[in-house]
Amino acid sequence: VSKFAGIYVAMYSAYDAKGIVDKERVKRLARYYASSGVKGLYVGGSSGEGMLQSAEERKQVLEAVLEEVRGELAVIVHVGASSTRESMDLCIHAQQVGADAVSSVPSVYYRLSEKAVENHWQHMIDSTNLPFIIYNIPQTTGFNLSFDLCKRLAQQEKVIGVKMSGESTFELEQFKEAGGDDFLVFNGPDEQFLAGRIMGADGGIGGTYGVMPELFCKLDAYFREGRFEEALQLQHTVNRFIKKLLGYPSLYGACKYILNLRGIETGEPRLPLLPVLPEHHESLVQLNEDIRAA
Ligand code: NAY
Repeated sequence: VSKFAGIYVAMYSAYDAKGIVDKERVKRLARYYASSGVKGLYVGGSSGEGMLQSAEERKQVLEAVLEEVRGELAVIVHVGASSTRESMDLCIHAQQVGADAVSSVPSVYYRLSEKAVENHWQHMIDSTNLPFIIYNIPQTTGFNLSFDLCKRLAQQEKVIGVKMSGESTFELEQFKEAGGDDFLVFNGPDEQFLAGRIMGADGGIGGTYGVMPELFCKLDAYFREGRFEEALQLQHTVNRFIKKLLGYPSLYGACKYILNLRGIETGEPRLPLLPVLPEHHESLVQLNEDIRAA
């Protein structure tokens, strides 16, 4: 299980100028990360806009990623969808094409009981032999994973961890406690990566890692080496960048624009996520330079 610990870029999707999934662009983006030192990629999550794509498009993105970096990077694919049936279909596809693990948020829109969410996840878990990582992001789904449910699910060998995107590091610690020693917890909020690691996270999955993968790898290395003062200084630096990124019409639009500046074309985020406007370009050029100089 610990072979999954580490730093994962929550990868953006890449589209062409018309907003259609562009497999060649997806491959170039995956290749860019393969040389950055990260452990792996988290495909089709929040940053990856899986929830804004058809099942067919999600499959295309995953296939492109795996064609490029299978065996080089660990690939976790988010398969969350409104219907259990669609998520199971994405799980089966993930296994067929060679993903390393699957992960899912609860079904959204309907206010589901804990029992319904558990059943939803269980169908996905049972549909393949792949490891499963729970994705807990209560601020977007409205569903807060309970410690009891976490504990129950973690008793199954296939359920190897939780991606904790809630902001409480106390809860993060409690998920680790509920899951036991072999159970992985991934830090979700990039702004408190170091805090999450200190409280027991085994790694992190983050969207802003996508524009500064080397900085997060370095931050993780400082933590592992016990160089906490340097780690804290680097987290402060990273957070100055994240704060700026959060000031644009959409975080994903800003990150994708920065990638475009580096020659990694990814197109605009998909509506309803807003793109950046021409008036933002100059400050993003500056931010890109600042990140590269850090
Ligand atoms: C995903 O699925 O894309 C993620 O794991 C990304 C987690 C991100 N949270 C959201 C809601 O997008 O990386 C964070 C986030 O972008 C970052 O902390 C900035 O706030």
